[in-house]
Amino acid sequence: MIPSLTGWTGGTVRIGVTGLARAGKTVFLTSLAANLLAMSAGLPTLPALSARIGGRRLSVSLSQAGATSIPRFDYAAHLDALAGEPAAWPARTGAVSMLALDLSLPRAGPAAQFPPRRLRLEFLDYPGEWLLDLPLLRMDFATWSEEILRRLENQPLAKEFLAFSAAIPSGASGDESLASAGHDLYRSLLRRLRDEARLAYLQPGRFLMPAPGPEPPWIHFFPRRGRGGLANLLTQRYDAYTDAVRRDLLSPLFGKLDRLVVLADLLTALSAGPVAFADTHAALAAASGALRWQFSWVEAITSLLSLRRPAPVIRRVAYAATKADHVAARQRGNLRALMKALTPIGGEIVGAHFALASVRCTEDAAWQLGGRSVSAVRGRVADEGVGLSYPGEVPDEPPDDAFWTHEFFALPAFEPTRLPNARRVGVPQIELDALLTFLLDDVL
Ligand SMILES: Nc1nc2c(ncn2[C@@H]2O[C@H](COP(=O)(O)OP(=O)(O)O)[C@@H](O)[C@H]2O)c(=O)[nH]1
Ligand SMILES: [Mg+2]
Repeated sequence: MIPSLTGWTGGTVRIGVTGLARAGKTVFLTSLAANLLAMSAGLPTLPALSARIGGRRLSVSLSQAGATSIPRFDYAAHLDALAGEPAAWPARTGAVSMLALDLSLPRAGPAAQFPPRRLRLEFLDYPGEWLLDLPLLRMDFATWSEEILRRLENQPLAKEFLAFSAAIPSGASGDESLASAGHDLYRSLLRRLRDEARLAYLQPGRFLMPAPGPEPPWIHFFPRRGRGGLANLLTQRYDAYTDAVRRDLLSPLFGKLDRLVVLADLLTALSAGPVAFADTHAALAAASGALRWQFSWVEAITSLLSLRRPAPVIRRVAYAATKADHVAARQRGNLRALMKALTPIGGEIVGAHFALASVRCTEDAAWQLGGRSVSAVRGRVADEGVGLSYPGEVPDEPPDDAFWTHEFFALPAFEPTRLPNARRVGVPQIELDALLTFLLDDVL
């Protein structure tokens, strides 16, 4: 293996930050930048990282946008929301943006006489929905349709779409309006499965999280069994879709990531019940399974196409259960263990698991509940003021039937802590410093 020169000569580390919508990607990147910038100004915002670099003074600045075609992560606007009066969560974001930071770190030990090491960190906010498209690359339209339609069989929300499908004659011709009507029905079904049934394993991912720009006409397809003109049209469109996914994989958006942060809101999945939780589990397994497979695919293509050095391969992955400030410290070990049980790490990948709160909004508090003392958290909820919350016992492995006989309560919508000085002093966090230290350990 060629040793990495990144640490010595300076260079760029490209980190994908992925997770489904609402997993916490925007908040994570905002807090990460605010805390690194405050650390650079001399404040002890990221203790684990400070300990790792052993007293050396890290300088951090936001990079200029340069010539990249990827939209820039709007750090200023997101931090303005958090630091505002009243504090608010950053606005919802669309697909893909990049946060770039320039780091400079004096060298340790005898190398201290040399100029500081310079490093550019590029964080790519990458929709988790798109990772769920990777398994499609291994399936033709018929196989994919079969799998989807089987998943929908016992789904009450799917009635209308299935009735529409059943009403189309088996040899129907490739009619444009039929394809569009089926697509619209299937797409709104996906939205309802996400918002009402709280499901996560929903494909194609770009139906829920469209790529930027105008929508190509071939997007109008839906899963369907059988042969004939309509099936042919849908097959062609499915093939165009998977071609686009494949192109993305080799584009700068995805093809050049060194490392990855996978965020998942497991606490909300627990509160959504056994079916939704199993679905989140399946989605995480599909995304990480597809990732493993993607390495060899990218490698194979690049070695076939050229004599260039092999494409960088993702070798470091941090899996984090987000919003961990919704449970007390005593429960966070379980939350981390649960994440670990759902996302086993294999092969050559160096991985680690975290129970993360990018913006800590609560403090721990004991609470008398039904005659026993539980470890709860205290935070401020809009219109309700300060309150205590205890969602239930977090399991340390995928829950069994006994677990589901007790209710796991929905998380209250805590307001962000008031952070008027966030720009100067950073943002309170849990394990964000540990996660960052793990990600960058080999280049510090
Ligand atoms: N309490 C708490 N809530 C969080 C945290 N991170 C995210 N959230 C909540 O989750 C929502 C979605 O986060 P966001 O970063 O926009 O998710 P994205 O869609 O993955 O970018 C936010 O608006 C917050 O309500 C956290 O660290 N603590
Ligand atoms: Mg976002």
